[in-house]
Amino acid sequence: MHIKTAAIATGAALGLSGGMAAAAELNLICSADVVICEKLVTEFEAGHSDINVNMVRLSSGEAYAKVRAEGRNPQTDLWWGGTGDPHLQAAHDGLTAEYRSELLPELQDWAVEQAETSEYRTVGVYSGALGWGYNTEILAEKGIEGPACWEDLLDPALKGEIQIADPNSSGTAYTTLATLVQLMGEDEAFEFLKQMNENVAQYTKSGSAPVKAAARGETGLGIVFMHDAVSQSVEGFPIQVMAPCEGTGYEVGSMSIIEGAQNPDEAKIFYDWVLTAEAQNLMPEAGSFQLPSNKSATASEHVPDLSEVKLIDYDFAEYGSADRRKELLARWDAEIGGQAAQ
Ligand code: S7P
Repeated sequence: MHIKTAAIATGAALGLSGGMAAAAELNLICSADVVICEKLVTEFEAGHSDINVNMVRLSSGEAYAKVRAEGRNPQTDLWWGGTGDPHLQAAHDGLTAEYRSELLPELQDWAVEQAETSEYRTVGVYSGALGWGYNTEILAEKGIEGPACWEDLLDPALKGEIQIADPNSSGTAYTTLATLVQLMGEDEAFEFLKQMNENVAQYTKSGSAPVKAAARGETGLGIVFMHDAVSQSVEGFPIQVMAPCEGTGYEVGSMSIIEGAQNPDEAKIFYDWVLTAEAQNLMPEAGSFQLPSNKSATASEHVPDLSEVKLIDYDFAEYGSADRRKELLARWDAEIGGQAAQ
């Protein structure tokens, strides 16, 4: 980005401005980890020197709120990554544009189903299951056995040791809420969350923050996507990755072009590029261990094996619908967020 800016400035100083075309712009919201966000932008710009990418990293719920607030005057062109539910809600609200990429036949069925559910207003870019990571040293020091099941998270010995994000800002935490509702029933899930609240030290803004805090010894356990816990253990932190014994939900991380985008052509160029196996193979290099959506991309050895995880039949259409998402978040605010320990 700096090199292109410098080239334009030099050209102007030499009176060459008439011969130099200004770079096109692409305004991107990225809702995955900032390291992969920056890597994708750098690699894309390296191969597309005529497009400047302006990227902002936002959690999934925050990204949805931004896209919604921009409404009829969109400042964003493309939203890559983050959990699928808010992308589906945006599609339902008419905030995202229909696009059928030529790359669709190269994608896994679950990624194409996400496109079909939204009438091609979003598409799956990766997938991953929900679980948690705990700091083996902290729990051992406190004589706490590593929790293997959702029910274990209610153990009073874990008081003050759990972090999870706020589902209003975080797609990870919304996936947790929707997962528990589907596993237990809605009233039972809220009762569970009330009891677990006794052990929660902090509701963070970002979904992966809790396991980063556990890795650094600031807390005992973070409820996160398993791949975010794996990233910490691959970095060498004493993090044990767990898939809950009762079963768990998963995400179809998604991507959407914004309806009325100012740079739709550039958005489609990035969209098609980021669905290629070549682009998706960059993810492990950035410490991102989700399952890629392109069938020819190479899944890293560190990607959790989802065939070994007891996955629920997550209902993306229902839990990504605007009404259900609003209703669950309002109930969470009333019964959990308002009573939070912090
Ligand atoms: O870090 C990767 C990842 O877990 O982040 C996304 C997540 O939704 C973004 O964080 P928030 O929970 O704060 O929204 C996931 O889509 C992705 O796998």
